[in-house]
Amino acid sequence: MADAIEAVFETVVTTAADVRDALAEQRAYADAKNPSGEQQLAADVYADELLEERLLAIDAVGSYASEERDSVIDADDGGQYHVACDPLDGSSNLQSNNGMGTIVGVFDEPLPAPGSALVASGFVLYGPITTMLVAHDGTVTEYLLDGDERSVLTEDVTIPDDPVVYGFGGRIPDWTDAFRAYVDDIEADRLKLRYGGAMVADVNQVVTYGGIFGYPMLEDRPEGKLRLQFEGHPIGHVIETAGGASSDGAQSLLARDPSELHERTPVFVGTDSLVDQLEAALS
Ligand code: FDP
Ligand code: ZN
Repeated sequence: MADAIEAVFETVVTTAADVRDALAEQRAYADAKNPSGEQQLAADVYADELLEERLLAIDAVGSYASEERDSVIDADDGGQYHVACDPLDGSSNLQSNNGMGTIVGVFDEPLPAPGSALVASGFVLYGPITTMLVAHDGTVTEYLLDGDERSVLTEDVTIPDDPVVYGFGGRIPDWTDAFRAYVDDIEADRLKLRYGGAMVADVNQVVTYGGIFGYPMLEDRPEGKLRLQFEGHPIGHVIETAGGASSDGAQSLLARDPSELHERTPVFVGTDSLVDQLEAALS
């Protein structure tokens, strides 16, 4: 891995250890909302502040942006990479003690940046164990994190061709008719429903077993819920690098260029054939 990218993910590893240690004490709501109007937990704010401070301290990092703050924070002395983070994805799962994650996208253009400017991406999954997937240079590596240490679990991670699981967000009555018809079709193909309500945890099931995860367009919310720059882009990049596909319903998420930092988009990622089938069903 190039030194600068290595430094970014080394920082993510040490920060993940601190975030994990602090979770038990940080389940309370902070007295604030994020730029998308969602209530922040103390843990969201803590993870965001650690990542901001530590990532901006890396010479090659020129700016930091996250789901938890309005605008991009520039480093004092420039740097060629721009990092977009979802510091604690799925943090509403902290209440019920279910999976959560940290999502990271490294771009070589200032934010908001198009998906084509991604040079590396990754996510940490805080599950029964802590793991991290990193996509860089055309390959995805899975690590086991143990405190500040990491060891390789799997080189060249690829999404299984034979899909097993699916999980989609949003209330079923709010789904569009075309999307509901697609879900009926894939259920008829004997896929199993697995949905936990944290994107990283749900996506990691798709990486492990094959299948599709999505947060679709809703009748009264055609843009869906997830954020393109902080969630759609990095996760789409991990999945496409692992041989899968990503889509906003019509095109690859990596083909999208956000016009504003917190732009939302429908997100679908997973086994190639299921994403193709989805785009055909929605067209
Ligand atoms: P959360 O609001 O808990 O941070 O980031 C948004 C997100 O979680 C995703 O992780 C998750 O996939 C989605 O929202 C879950 O939304 P629903 O509660 O509507 O299913
Ligand atoms: Zn998120």
